[in-house]
Amino acid sequence: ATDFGIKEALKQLGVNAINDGTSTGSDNFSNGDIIESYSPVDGQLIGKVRTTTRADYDKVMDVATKAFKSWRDIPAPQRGEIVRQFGNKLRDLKEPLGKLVSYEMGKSLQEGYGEVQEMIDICDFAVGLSRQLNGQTIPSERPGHVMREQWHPIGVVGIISAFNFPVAVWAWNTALAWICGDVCVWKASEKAPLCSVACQNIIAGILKENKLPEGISCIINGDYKVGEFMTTDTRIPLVSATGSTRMGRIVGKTVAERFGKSLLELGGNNAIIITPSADLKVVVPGAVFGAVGTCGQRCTSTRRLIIHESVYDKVRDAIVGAYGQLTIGNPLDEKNHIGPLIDKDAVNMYLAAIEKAKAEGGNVLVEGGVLEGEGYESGCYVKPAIIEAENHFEIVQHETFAPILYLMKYSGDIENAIETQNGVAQGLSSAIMTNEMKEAEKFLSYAGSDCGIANVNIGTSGAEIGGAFGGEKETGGGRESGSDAWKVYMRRQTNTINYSDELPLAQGIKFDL
Ligand code: UN1
Repeated sequence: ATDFGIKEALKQLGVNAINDGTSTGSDNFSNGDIIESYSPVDGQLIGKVRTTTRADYDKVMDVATKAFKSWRDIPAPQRGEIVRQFGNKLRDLKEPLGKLVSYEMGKSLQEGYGEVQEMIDICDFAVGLSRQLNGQTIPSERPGHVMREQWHPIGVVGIISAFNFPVAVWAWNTALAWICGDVCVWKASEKAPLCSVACQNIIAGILKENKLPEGISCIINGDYKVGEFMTTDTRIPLVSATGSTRMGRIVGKTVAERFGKSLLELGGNNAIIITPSADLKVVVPGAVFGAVGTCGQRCTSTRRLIIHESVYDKVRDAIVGAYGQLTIGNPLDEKNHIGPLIDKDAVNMYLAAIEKAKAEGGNVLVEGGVLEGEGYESGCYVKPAIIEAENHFEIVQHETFAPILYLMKYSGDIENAIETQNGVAQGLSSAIMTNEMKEAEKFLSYAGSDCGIANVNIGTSGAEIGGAFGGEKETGGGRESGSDAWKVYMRRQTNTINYSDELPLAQGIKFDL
């Protein structure tokens, strides 16, 4: 059996049999328990990572805090130069890193490369931004006065990321945080720890070449307890966390308790509305990729299709037909569309969700199930399922990180579909398929989709880095990546400067001495 070049990739990335999951740039050390990383692709042990103890963490924080003081002294465009070098290194290593993502996480190789491409793109974006951390000047109401706004680095940024985008989500955060003058401490998912080791090796090399202090980029590894070191730590003014709503509720509360800021990127329950004028050529690939891409494990994965009754049968048949074309298997083999779920727990959640949907009255159109036999030895490969369901079903209201697509009908006007689309607790991504301008604009209006992302004639997943990424309600409200998302990594300071010889007070207050 071919290993698809995995051994070679690991070598190129400096990922070994046993790795330190605690690193402050050039200094790797950790003294905690060992996490074993098994590939969901073939069930093989890829490597081991030693986790971060409390004492290790304190050492990381000392080094990071010190690094912040010198990093913020470096002019922003020069910080951009470091990020430019990092982006170039990622170009060189796109193939091995994309392979590791695919092998450790299970997404298709194309999507693994796509993830590294997102890292490269956000680096380019950050390089340009490093000359545009602009504040405003504001007219003062007083003569001989001027006001302005400045953006200053915020400090040590804590990053908690999920298994499903094991490298890109970190890069969205760090590339921006670094040019803003912050340093980062990253706790990756314990389900994909080797990806974080590989990324840290890459940036550590760049920092060393540039004789920059270690500590600009740090990683820590372990489960939620290691995350808790950061959420309770007043030395970390901002915690950016991506993952489940359950996790975000705890992180948000803990960080708020100490008046820290959090950027939360949590669950979605994303729907596509399919109207009578929708073009099937666009609908089918959009909906199918959205539902089964990354084996349904994107926070932007399409969970629900809300289809107008007049085109329901036609759309249903086309989607069901397309599911028949899907090939499931080793994601490193580019013939396959769909790889495995992340682990057996995920498989069990997938199976339980299907049972629950049936028990609530769902009608299974495409039967799910776990695949067995040659090539499926890891036990993590499942068949994507389609179920006719109703929006109010408890299971439909819940985000299941698996390829289960719920179909539902709407009748009458677009308002009815929008109400169903918004009728869930989450608010990440949404889409409408229509050729009617009025429907599209209604969907995008204040009375339309309540999500952070609302698309027309494309699916719910696969957002570009140039826009702000995130959503409302239980999705947590944070925005990462493009647009002005950089501002959250900085602290805002308002300045009023008096260049006159008098001291007039604001609001016309008289205070004569
Ligand atoms: C995630 O699933 O956590 O829009 C992020 C997308 C990707 C990012 C998903 N660019 O699907």
